[in-house]
Amino acid sequence: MSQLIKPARLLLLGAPGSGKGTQTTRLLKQFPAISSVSSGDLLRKEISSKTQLGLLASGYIQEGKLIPDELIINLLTSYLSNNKWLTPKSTWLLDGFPRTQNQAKVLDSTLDKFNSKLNLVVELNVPEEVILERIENRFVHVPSGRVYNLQYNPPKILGKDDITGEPLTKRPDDNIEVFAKRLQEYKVTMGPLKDYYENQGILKVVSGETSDIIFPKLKELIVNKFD
Ligand code: G5P
Ligand code: MG
Repeated sequence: MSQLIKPARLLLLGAPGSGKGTQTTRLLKQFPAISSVSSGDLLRKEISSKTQLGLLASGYIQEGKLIPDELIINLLTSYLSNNKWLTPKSTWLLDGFPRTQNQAKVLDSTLDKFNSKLNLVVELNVPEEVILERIENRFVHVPSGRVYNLQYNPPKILGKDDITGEPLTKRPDDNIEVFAKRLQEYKVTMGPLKDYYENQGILKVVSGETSDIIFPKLKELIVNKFD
């Protein structure tokens, strides 16, 4: 476990299955002061609770399309505000939001109002051929967002969450057809988003075929910047 001296406000970018959720879990263990939120996890909870937003979002997700900016921006900015993350000293990590340049601009203007700023954006760069197999073997625990992979990090009991013992499920968007669409969406939206953060001088890229290779590089970036 390590402590960070400066407030860290991080964003993890990466293709579907690149390991954003996996790296988030590891970072939280290493740096307990960091709080995290995944936009995909929030949406899956809305779907499981059958809210109006969940019903709307589920159609987009099942087709591998992005949720309209306005809906996701409202969901995430409410989350930041409700959890009191909109302060200059808070330390947090975003997984999967912002995902378009427009979302990034709106987030920046929200943070500006609170004298806060995103200060490190890291892209996880994993070869495409490696991630398809991961997705097909993924199981999730929706209430917590915990992710498993039958080879890489299998649950202790097949089909059950390690902590709660509740059932694990497959994501409806984890199949070859939808995955191809999600990857395509990623390729279209990532260029402008990365340009935006590159212009701010806060974008870094870490590459590797496995999460074990990527994690030490990610940790080093964080320690160098915030310790
Ligand atoms: P999500 O939920 O944000 P994606 O597509 O961005 O979904 P995803 O699929 O959740 O990303 P990840 O978090 O990057 O992938 O990857 P992960 O879950 O950690 O790892 C994938 C699998 O690989 C796991 O089973 C893990 O155990 C395993 N694994 C990890 N490392 C290794 C390794 O080294 N080796 C092996 N063998 N396995 C490994 O978004 C879902 C949808 O929500 C909407 C969109 O419709 C989106 O498609 N959405 C938004 N729409 C608009 N704007 C936004 N901001 C939105 N955010 C979400
Ligand atoms: Mg994820």
